[in-house]
Amino acid sequence: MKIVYSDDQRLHALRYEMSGGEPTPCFEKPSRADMVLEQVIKRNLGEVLEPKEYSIEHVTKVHDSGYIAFLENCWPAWEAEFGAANDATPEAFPMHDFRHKVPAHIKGQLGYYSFDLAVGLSAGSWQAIKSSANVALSGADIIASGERTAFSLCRPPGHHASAEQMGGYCYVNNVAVAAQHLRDKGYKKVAILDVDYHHGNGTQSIFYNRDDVFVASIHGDPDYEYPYFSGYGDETGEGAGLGCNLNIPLTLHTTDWVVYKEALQRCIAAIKEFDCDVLLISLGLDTFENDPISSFKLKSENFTEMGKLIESMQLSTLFVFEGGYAVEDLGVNTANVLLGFQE
Ligand code: SP5
Ligand code: ZN
Repeated sequence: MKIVYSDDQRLHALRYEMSGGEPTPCFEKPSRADMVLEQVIKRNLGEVLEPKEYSIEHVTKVHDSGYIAFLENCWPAWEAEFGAANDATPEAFPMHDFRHKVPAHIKGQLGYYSFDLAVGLSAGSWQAIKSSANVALSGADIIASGERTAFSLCRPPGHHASAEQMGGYCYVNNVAVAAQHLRDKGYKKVAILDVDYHHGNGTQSIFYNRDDVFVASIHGDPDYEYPYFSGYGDETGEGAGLGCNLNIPLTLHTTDWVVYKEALQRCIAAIKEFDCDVLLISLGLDTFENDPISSFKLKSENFTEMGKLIESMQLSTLFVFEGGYAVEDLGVNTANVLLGFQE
């Protein structure tokens, strides 16, 4: 399969995130993608291509244009006032009853447009964010050109980003941008299957009212796990989108492949029922047993079986890289899914 990757994505490199009450070196770091790239090359997965450039309108089809302008302008505004010693980081968040007014000051905007403390911006962030979206869009175009499958090695990840909020290491929702692009290319029904350990709240939110994009996600129970405020089983879509969202929250610590596989089979059945023209996978590998921020118990060999199960749907399939923080094993686990699909 063809793989899309850009080195520009390395330009997003933050210093710290708040974890357990402590500033902690970021889990989401450039070496993650390096490890994956190394393994896909080593295991001869396929040709690695540079992304094409796409206009920003491809992104603002699923994101608020004020939010995207903020992402572009944030670092210059921050640096002008505070210098480059620290990452631009939010400090205050909207009250539950706030009026939807975007503040003028960059610190106000950082809070308005975010929902956690793990999404700063640094000098190269915007270029990397744009590049990550281009990697996803290029993958979508490979599928549109007739290939059965492709892998968009995106970084930073995207599935937590909603139409106008960054969070969970995510800024632009790469898989949503790619899904919308495939809709615009004439695919009438698109399904997204999110296998990242965390609920893909941004993807859910973007397509919640729509019946042309089905979203299924398997993740740690949000009552006890990030992102906490989204991902419950009774969130099934709204309006025209009612019935087009499927959440399968699973118990922390005890979820192994036996449990996970059953959830995956439920998603597969629902996607078959939806009868889509193309499938996108939000490919997070943080369900791995040694992931430093997660609690499922999947083993490296289980990822091969995951790939095989995804393949059994017999659909054109774009894999879009999301989370996964056990950097040593991340490349092997990612390649296992892709080779499991391919073999
Ligand atoms: C794309 C993605 O996987 N985003 C995940 C965002 C998770 N944010 C919460 C991280 C909490 C880290 N603290 C855990 C400490 C365990 N020692
Ligand atoms: Zn995750």
